Amino acid sequence: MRAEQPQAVHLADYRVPAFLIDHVDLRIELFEDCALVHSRLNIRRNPADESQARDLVLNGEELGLESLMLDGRPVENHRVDEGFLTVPSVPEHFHLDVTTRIHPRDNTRLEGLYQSSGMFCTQCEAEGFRRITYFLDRPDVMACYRTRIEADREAYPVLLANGNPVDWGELEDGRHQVTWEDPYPKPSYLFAMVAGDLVEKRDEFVTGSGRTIDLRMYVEARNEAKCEHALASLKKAMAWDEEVYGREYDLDIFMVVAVDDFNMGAMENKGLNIFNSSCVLASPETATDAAYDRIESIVAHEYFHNWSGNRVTCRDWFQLSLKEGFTVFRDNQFSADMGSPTVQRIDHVNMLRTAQFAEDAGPMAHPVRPDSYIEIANFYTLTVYEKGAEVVRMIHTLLGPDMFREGSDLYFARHDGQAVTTDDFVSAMEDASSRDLTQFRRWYEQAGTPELRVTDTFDAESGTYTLTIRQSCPATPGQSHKEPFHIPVRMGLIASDGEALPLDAEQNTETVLELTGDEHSFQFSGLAERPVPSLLRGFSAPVKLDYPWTRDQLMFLMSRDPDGFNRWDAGQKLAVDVILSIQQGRDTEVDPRLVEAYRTLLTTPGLDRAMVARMLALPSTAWLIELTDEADVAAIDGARHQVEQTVARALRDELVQVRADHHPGGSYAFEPGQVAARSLSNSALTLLTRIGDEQGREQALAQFEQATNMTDRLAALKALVDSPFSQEREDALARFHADWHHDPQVVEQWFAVQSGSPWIGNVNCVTELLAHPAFDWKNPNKVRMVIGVFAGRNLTHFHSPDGSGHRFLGEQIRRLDAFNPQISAQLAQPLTRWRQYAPHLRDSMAGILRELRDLPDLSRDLYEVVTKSLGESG
Ligand code: B3K
Ligand code: ZN
Repeated sequence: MRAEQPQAVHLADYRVPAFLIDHVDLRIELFEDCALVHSRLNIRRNPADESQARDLVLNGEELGLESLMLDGRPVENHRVDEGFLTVPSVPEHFHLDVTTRIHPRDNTRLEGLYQSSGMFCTQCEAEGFRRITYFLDRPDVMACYRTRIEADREAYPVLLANGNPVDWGELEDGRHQVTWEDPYPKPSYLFAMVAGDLVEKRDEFVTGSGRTIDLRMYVEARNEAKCEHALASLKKAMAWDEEVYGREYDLDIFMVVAVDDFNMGAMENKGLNIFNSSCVLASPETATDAAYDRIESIVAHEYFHNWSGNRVTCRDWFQLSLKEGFTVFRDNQFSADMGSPTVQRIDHVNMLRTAQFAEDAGPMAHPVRPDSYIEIANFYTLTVYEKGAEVVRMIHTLLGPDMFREGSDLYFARHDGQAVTTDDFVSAMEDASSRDLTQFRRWYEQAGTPELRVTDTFDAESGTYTLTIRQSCPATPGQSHKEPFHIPVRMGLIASDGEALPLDAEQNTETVLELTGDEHSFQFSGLAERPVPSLLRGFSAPVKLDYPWTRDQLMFLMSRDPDGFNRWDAGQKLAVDVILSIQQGRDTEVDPRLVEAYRTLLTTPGLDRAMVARMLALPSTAWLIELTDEADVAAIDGARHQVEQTVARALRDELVQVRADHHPGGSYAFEPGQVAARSLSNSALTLLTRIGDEQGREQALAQFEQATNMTDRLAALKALVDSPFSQEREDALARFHADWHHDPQVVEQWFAVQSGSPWIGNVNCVTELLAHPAFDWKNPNKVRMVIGVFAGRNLTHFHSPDGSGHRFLGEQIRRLDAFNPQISAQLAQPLTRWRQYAPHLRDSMAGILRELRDLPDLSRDLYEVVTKSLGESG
């Protein structure tokens, strides 16, 4: 157990800062073994502060204080305590000159200034700036920055910071300097600098108002050929934000840097976005379609932050969803516009329902706007990001696109240059639309996934159909009682001949029902027969919906629902019902109707191939666990496996035909038609090899040999790995590594194919991967691809009944926590849902959590996750 217990921070305790910093002048001297940071802060008392504080208290962590001067005179009565520097009795307005010494080379937390593959880079969100220099490191202190970087010219020819370069030149001893100035006030978490030996790829974008923006991407020389897709995505995002939100870029330069060692995906620093290499670099030979897609949306996401996050930022970290929820919503809209909106929605909801719903149902559940935290790094969660985006989507649904745009215009106009709250966002939406969103605000305040129970009656005589919807929400930590939510339910009614029925006098065939009370009834009249309801179209609210559709009705909706999302969802519901009936012993055989539904999908000409691929994918083990109390993973897996084998054997000829009809030849392009064809054809290949089909084996081998792009090559590799063909598996894994060992991003995928494999990825296999020469404990991508993928995606082996998977994870978390607490806390996530599992798994998971809790030196990050998971801290 830790000697002292970290304290929680509460939203209710928010106070405006006692001081403001208007200007920051930084001079950063970089050396191999340390950096000297000279900062001049222009500070004044905050007129809005009522506390009349006399002392200036700055944040700072692990800094060596070299000198401290106030208005040019050395300060002698200051105090340095853990995490703070206090300067007593300061004047109304003054300059503070601070010099700190830091050690970027030894910075293994990857927060603040650190080294990655020989370059210097920063990560300041949320509280990393305090590891560079003493500062009021909170987002409501916004300042203009001037940053001069000095370093050895040969080792670090490229020196970057936020804003525009204003001065550069040679210094003594082979050193040089570049000075950058950012005219826009920003919080410290958006500060960034980079120094390295990097190549520059240039492009440009002409804005709607005719300004030419310099686009520059900086990468290591070996990655020079992997920049095109990111730059193309950036230009698309810039054009889209002008068209859809009327937002133009504001600086003259926009820079993107790729670094290998990064705790997350990317960071939206003003004018200088820093990316994890795996989220920005791509070439057809090294990156899959899924990676191309991810890069397009992450590049867009970080770019969109320039308005939703940077120009208008968060008042405090409880408001994180103000920028993240809104920006995820914006990047979702963008991705929908770039490809198929339905497919994009399916992929997104699939992830939300499995992972965010699990978070909302577990011991770490928190509102979109949390009330308290111990370590803010733990709150970059699916709830804040993805549920936060769903909340913004619901506002969009309730207001309609035009009013929503007026609301966002008002929000940006009203709050440009300010640090504000989620409440300010909702108020702008209300004021622009004249809609009252008072009750709607509960989505920000109450945790947990609401549940809708729907029942219906049909009065044949009057032709009246009545839908009754009851809402409830389970208790979550600290919130035992929930008030009803304001929930938009998009829906339609379908006649037995498949016709969409009119719902009102205007003959609309789709409507949005608004639920505000605990229970509502909605009547539809003039119907000749009892309709089949199609509910929650497009997943119009992040809720669980329960309606007793029969299997025949689900099959009917799979082919006849005009809403593509609901067609997919009907197929998922049918498959869930079939799998869980087998697992729970209600059925012994696979319902032949499921096979027939899939046969129809495979043989109906003209269907969207990307949709067919999604519809053919059985519900994941993770989703089945989420739907089950006391989940017995081996039993769920067994039932799922039985269904998969039955379906694939029955449809063997159709799957072979799909391969023949749809596999794209020719040169690779990341465009929706090709991506869809590859995804369908590779799904068919996977099913064929799973059943040990000889033709499938031959096709996988041929595709593995001949593929000209990574999507097909990796799909073939996976098909062979997750199959009974053990010799082919070994050969292909060895060959793939031999071909690609020089490319870290491809090696990461090679790791993940093994650690995520339900066939081979057991504890022995992942233990061997940890000992592989390419594995690097200090590189978060490698750690995620081996340990994270094993614990998060390979549920079969992670939940091995003997507890070996849980023990393995516990050991690795413990090791990582000593040098990178953000990563160790992230990796502990799979253990937090222990209550969801069958007793033997539950006990073993909780046992590991208790062992971690009892470590004498565990980090604050991990402390919060384990104690909250065990129900021991609030
Ligand atoms: N804002 C960053 C995330 C920072 C995470 C800090 N632990 C990336 C993003 O959401 O765009
Ligand atoms: Zn973001």
